[in-house]
Amino acid sequence: MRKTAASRGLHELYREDPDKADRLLFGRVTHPDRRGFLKGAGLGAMAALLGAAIPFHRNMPAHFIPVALADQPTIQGKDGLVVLNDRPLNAETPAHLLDDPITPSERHFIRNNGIPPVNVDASTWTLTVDGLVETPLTLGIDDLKRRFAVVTAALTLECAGNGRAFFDPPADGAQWTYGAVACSKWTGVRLADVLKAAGVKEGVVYTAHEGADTHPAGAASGLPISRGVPLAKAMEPHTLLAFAQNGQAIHPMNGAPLRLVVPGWPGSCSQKWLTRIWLRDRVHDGAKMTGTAYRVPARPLAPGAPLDESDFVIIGAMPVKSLITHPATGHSSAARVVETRGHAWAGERTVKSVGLSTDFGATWIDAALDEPVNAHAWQNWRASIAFPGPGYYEIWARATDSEGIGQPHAIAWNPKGYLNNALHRVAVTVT
Ligand SMILES: Nc1nc2c(c(=O)[nH]1)N[C@H]1C(S)=C(S)[C@@H](COP(=O)(O)O)O[C@H]1N2
Ligand SMILES: [Mo]
Repeated sequence: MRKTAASRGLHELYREDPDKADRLLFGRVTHPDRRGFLKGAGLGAMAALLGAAIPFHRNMPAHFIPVALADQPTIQGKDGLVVLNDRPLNAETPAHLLDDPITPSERHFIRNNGIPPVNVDASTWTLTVDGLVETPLTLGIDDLKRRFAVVTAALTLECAGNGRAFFDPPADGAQWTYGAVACSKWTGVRLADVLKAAGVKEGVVYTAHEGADTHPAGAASGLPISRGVPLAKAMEPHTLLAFAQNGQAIHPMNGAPLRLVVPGWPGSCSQKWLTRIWLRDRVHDGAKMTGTAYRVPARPLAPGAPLDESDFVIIGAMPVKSLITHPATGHSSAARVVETRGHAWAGERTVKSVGLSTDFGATWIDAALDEPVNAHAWQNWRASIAFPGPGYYEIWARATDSEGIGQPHAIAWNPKGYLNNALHRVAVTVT
């Protein structure tokens, strides 16, 4: 049973005022650790939302949200995203909903490490640029627009943990399948122009990024995430301070009113709700820069083998990858010819070819592959696939980058489940 409107109501109510939600549903305020019982008007309300009576309602604990309602809470301004975690909110987009050449904001995934700021006001927002600069700057969004060239580019953003769900043994963290990737059109100014205006001092090696979100465990725990990039990456013309997404205000969960977009590198480098960039004379050591966070073993590591964190390296450019966005997996039809399409991207490289196989990799055909619309945009591809007759098939896609590096069939295990660029498979039944 799907009930988006009702579930939104319930979730919003719990988020905004848990006591009121409890009073409504359980008839009194309950402590989360204690069990409360659904009764009276609350029981009636819950049953109405579910569209059925609840014979075992006496066993339902306080704050209990039936899975029928909790399955897919609706996120305002998002369409069809699958929620992986509620707090912090993490939501991915099913592959077949990423079919557009440019990802609409409603379909851009959400990866939050903390609690986003609320009541954000773009007109009073400021960005501080300091650290090892000649002139520290404090800039409003209008200052950015007035003082620097405004550029728009389609830029691929992928979470380094995309594909984590397929690690075996499992890796801790949000269990992304395929949908923590997107390519929206971002409008903003070049970070390089802003850093040049501040004057980069001798000896700068790294940026450090700060945002306005707060730690899930409270402000005393520091920033939820503060990443940085080597100065050279920051100075690339494609690294943007973005204030618009697809020609409109950035979606609140995607970092409004100001965010970094550092294409080709782990999404974590693209700080959302950006308030400060400081320049440092050493590799940044902020939250999620050290240990095993966004770092991978320098050498292959057997699952469960002891970790030597000094032997880990920071993830830089993301590897080559492709996605089949049509047909959706599970496609079933009598048609022998299936129009197949998707995207491919390759970190800081371009994609040279996309191969498709329907016989479990024995033979491959080349898809028609578009050039990127601009540097760092994913590339769209398509092919008509003819199946020999009825039966179960899989379509496999495998991209190869401009250096001849292709996607693997299976990825090397790493403790945090990063960089899974194994080829994408979808199931197709010809009836
Ligand atoms: N301030 C802030 N910026 C952030 C994050 C965050 O939790 N807080 N998450 C990062 C991670 S891990 C990713 S993958 C991208 C995701 O961007 P999106 O949520 O707009 O898709 O934002 C990055 N920027
Ligand atoms: Mo991420």
